[in-house]
Amino acid sequence: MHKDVEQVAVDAAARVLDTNWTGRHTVPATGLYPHQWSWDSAFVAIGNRHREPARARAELVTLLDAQWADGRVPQIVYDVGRDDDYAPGAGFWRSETSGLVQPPVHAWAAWLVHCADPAGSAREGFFASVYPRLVRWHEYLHVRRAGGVGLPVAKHPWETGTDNSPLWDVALERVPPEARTPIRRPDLRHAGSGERPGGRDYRRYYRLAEAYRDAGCADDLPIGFAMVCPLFASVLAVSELALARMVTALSDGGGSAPSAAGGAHEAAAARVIAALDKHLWDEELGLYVALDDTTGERVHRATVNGLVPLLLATPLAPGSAMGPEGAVGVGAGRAERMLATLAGPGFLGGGPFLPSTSREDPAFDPALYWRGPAWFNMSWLLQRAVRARGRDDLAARLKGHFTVAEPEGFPEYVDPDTGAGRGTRQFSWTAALTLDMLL
Ligand code: 9YW
Repeated sequence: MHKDVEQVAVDAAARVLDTNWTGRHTVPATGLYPHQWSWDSAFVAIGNRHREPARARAELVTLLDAQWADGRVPQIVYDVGRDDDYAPGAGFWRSETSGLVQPPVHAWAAWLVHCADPAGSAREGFFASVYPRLVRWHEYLHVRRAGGVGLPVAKHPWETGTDNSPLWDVALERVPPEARTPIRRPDLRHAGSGERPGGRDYRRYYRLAEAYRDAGCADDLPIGFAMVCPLFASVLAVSELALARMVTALSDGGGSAPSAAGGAHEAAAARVIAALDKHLWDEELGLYVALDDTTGERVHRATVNGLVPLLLATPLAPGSAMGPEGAVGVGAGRAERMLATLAGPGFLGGGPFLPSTSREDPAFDPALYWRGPAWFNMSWLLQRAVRARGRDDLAARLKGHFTVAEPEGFPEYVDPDTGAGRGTRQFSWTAALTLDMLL
């Protein structure tokens, strides 16, 4: 991108984030998503750290203020009364937050936010405030959500952040497509029906959410859906490594984090990576897949989720200023296979943008949400991973995806063949990650 074109994109992205800022947090998009979403806020903070570091810190602190007593960080914190154009709302959960969770990118985000403004972070006591809460969040996942193979399970497709990915199809088939709650679809006022999950999916989503809510959101009662996701596990490992770095920063600053804690976080990351390597690798597809914790079976489907463990491949340049990812890693052979899969016909070799589902998967649909469209958070995650591996060619391709963000109005996702915007527009994480790419 030319410098002046970049500046136009940076200014426009900043305007999106300013518009979507409520004073305490950033909504993913006015209209479609009028509350605070968990992993959206982490991505937003990663972008805002370059221009509004205090706001980036506030974003994460606001989210952690909604943490439950059991340690979970909720999927949605409802801004009750501000706008109810989203369903299911606080009334459904009988709570000011959803009882579900989302992928744990928060500790990683907190680390990156700190690095952009260490002085401001120290002045505000940012780590002292967030570290203990992030530790309890991870403990919740490691203990209360522990599945059979030692990796945390998602109890609902919404928890994976990739709602209608084909990874969940078989498990969802077992869920009756009938819910007691009348289903409202205000989302269809903001995006085409061919770009959002269908009615049958939604009836199952509600059915599962009702079952979980009615069980008091307790995790010892099976509700019929428990999936281990390679994306979820990978970002948890990166976030554990971020906690290890926080411990060092806290003790350097005279803080009171227990000195053994750093090693414990590294050990937790290593355990997650070992379990991922042992149970989720699919040799034929050349990437990691999901595992159905209720049957013990792996789901033989190729999606972008299965390439995210590339983040855990040891970087070629040790000690690079990348961040905590890659400090301990998946096997080198697997990293090379994943790079080949990423460059191959199912993903970047088959068209200009990185699809959410492989172009070679039978469910591939270039318009339908997580079944094909390219999402900017996935391009961002993989851009970091391939950069650390020294694959500047692939990094340039992935960075190139951000050139369509501003012209397309910062869409939620794009057609992976044409780059045409899909879903809602002025979407916060698209704007935030464009900033992170360009600044
Ligand atoms: C929903 C807010 C969320 C994202 C998810 C994405 C979608 C559907 O929107 O979820 O109704 O919550 O799948 O990753 O956090 O942007």
